[in-house]
Amino acid sequence: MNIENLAQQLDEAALRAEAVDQISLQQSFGVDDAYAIQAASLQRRYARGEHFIGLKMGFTSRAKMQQMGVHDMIWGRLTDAMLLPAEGTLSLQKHIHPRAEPELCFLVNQPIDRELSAAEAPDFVSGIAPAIEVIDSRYRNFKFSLEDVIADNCSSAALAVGPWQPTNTPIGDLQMELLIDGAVVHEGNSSAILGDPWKSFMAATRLAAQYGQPIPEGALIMAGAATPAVYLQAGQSVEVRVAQLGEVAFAVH
Ligand code: OOG
Ligand code: MG
Repeated sequence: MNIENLAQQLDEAALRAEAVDQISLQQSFGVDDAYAIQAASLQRRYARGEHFIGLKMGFTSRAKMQQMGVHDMIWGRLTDAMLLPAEGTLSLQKHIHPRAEPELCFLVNQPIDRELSAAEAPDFVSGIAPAIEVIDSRYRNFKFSLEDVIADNCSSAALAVGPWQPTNTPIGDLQMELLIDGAVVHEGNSSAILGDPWKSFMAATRLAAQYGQPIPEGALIMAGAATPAVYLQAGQSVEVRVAQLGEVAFAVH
């Protein structure tokens, strides 16, 4: 199979903001090949000057697995080009059919190259923030298999990160709301994320080590959505509110 060619198709679909057919329809491939395609597509971004800034976990909540019809945890890579500034704007022109979802984000304070235990994980984190992830599948109709979505960098498109709160803030049972134009469209609880978002952080350390992706100091780890995602439209304001942690928002243009 031609990893480079499939990576190029997905990279160009993202660059042009044009949907493509699921690549699994061209040829079938497994999860490890899917991660190899993801890595190759990220190499193309790095070659254009983008920088790795962290990892995102996906399908860490039942709500998301049910919405997308898949059943396994996945992880993708984040780059600086995806990071929205505070109170920033998301340009619809750069995306195909973006959706937003409420998340939590961890800030890594020292390099990680192995799976961390629950006891040691907090020592590697300097803060936890409310966050919004924008996902934008490069596949037509946002339809994909597990292998397709992994190859497509787990639909990563953009993220907004709110104020950092102390690492010892309890995050196992926090109300999380996604608002569009000030109205709540989805609400959930942080416990939807693997029972405890710290488990998602630890899974990220395990999977990154397994696939040879170092996690540098300063990396962001997105824990995965607590609710289903919503499609975005021009003119909207998008906000996530997390009890105890605060708010984060952006506008859609
Ligand atoms: C895949 C990405 C899933 C999450 O938070 O669960 C994800 C998708 O739904 O397109 O980001
Ligand atoms: Mg997500």
